[in-house]
Amino acid sequence: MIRTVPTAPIDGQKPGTSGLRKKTRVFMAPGYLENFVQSIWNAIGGVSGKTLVLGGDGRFFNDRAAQVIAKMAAASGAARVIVGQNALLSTPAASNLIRLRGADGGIILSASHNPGGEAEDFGVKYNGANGGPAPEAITERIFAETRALQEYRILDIADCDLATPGEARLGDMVVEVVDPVADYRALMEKLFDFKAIRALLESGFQLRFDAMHAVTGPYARAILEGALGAAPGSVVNAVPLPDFGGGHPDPNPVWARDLMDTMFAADAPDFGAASDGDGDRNMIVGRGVYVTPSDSLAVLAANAHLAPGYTRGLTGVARSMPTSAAVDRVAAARGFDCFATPTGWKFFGNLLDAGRATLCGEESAGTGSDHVREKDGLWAVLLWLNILAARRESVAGIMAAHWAEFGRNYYSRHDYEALDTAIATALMEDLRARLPDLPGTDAAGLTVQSAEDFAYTDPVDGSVARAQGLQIGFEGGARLVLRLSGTGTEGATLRVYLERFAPGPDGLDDDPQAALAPVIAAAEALAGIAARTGRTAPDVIT
Ligand code: VG1
Ligand code: CO
Repeated sequence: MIRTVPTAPIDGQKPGTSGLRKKTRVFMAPGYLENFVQSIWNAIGGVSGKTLVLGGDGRFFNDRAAQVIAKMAAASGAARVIVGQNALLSTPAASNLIRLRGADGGIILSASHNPGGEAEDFGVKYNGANGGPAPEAITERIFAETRALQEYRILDIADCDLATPGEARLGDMVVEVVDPVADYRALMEKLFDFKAIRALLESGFQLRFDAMHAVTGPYARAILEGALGAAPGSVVNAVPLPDFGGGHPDPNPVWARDLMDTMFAADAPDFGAASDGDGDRNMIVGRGVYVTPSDSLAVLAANAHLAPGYTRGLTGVARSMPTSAAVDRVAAARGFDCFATPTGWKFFGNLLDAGRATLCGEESAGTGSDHVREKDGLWAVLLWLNILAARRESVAGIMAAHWAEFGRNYYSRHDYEALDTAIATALMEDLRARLPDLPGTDAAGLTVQSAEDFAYTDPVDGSVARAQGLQIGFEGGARLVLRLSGTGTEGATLRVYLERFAPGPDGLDDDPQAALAPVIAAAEALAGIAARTGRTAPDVIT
């Protein structure tokens, strides 16, 4: 029985860097989720006769939201919804399912690295038929629909059983419940040399994977412990919880403190890794060495050919603009293209679809390839393991050799969270207005060479994205980027990205914060962060 419910536009349903993210209670308010989902259907020309993939990271409200979305898909005439068992799917697994099954698109329920729970964050994201996040043109159409919406449609029917694999009906629509792990594991088996990794693990190599009580747990258990034979217990915090055990499921040295402590202890395992709420991010740590995501991307680009899925080499690589230029040096040396895109995986889709980039990455711990259209945490871990199995060197050894060959891009990101939105916006606007006057001037001892408000023209479809971050280059090659986060749910978060290149052979082993001190001072001189925000130190340093 289809019910058409009159509604009115709800303010602020504007998708950000990665879907719509709000406090969970906001999403739970009457009509909030329904309005947004109906706006997605309207923006994509309806879902009549279509097949959609549906799943999420298991956070609080995931199960309820999945029922609502399935009933709304059925009410609008969808033919089939493919759902991960218990409405669970990691973001990369959802992307894979869309592609594998030739679905028209999918809905991913996640606020990714944001904390979960009734008092924390929830999110909804639409991905298209290529398996990737909707491009800007579509997210803008969705937003426009939210501002004009007058009604939504939903089926008045009992909940469907999402716990039992198999097919059932919801009205005229088929609901197909699938094992969330099986197809993803099969894809990984095609890309990587499981035999070699298994042999490495059997040789006494120890690993620890921290799933942070988020969605990757079942995937990591099945693949690392199951298929590859890592010792039972190698995967920790493996059971997804609605509140992620009260933590931030954000794999960085701050929020994955336990793993860092383990990896820097005397009896540390050989390799450590973690992933985020929805399984698309990764953190890589060797014994006594943390690998920055930017460096990880560069190492993977330089060594991917060691894995069966990439023996033909890379056609190109792409990184988000704030990500360090470490991968650019690999691309230049190996002779493949390198693109710099705005922040957010949606900007990689066209390059991947067109075959112009094989590997992509972001400084925020996202790395992926053309195997799906999302970043992929476990994929990055497996590629690292494949490389370690092929080279039989330590992570520290691989890093030292990499820097010796390509030089080292010291890199760090300083986040100032939950700032007053007006103050943060004014800080950015004032600096933006001064950009044309900056070249040639001094900033705490560094001379500004270039200053731009980053705009990106997509090389495939020519679409233009403006105001994607303020980028300031200094003489000698250091770089500073400032932008406001598009994933937060409270006030504004200012991200300050800092980079300095050391060509070597000396000065490759400095402490990153010390190596970056001149750039940090220049950021303060140019933007007046402490004076304007009253914050004397960042909330999070990665
Ligand atoms: C952040 C990261 C960005 C990433 C995005 C989504 O965005 O900086 O690199 O693509 O999160 O990742 P922002 O706008 O807050 O800087 V996830 O794993 O949270 O979907
Ligand atoms: Co994520």
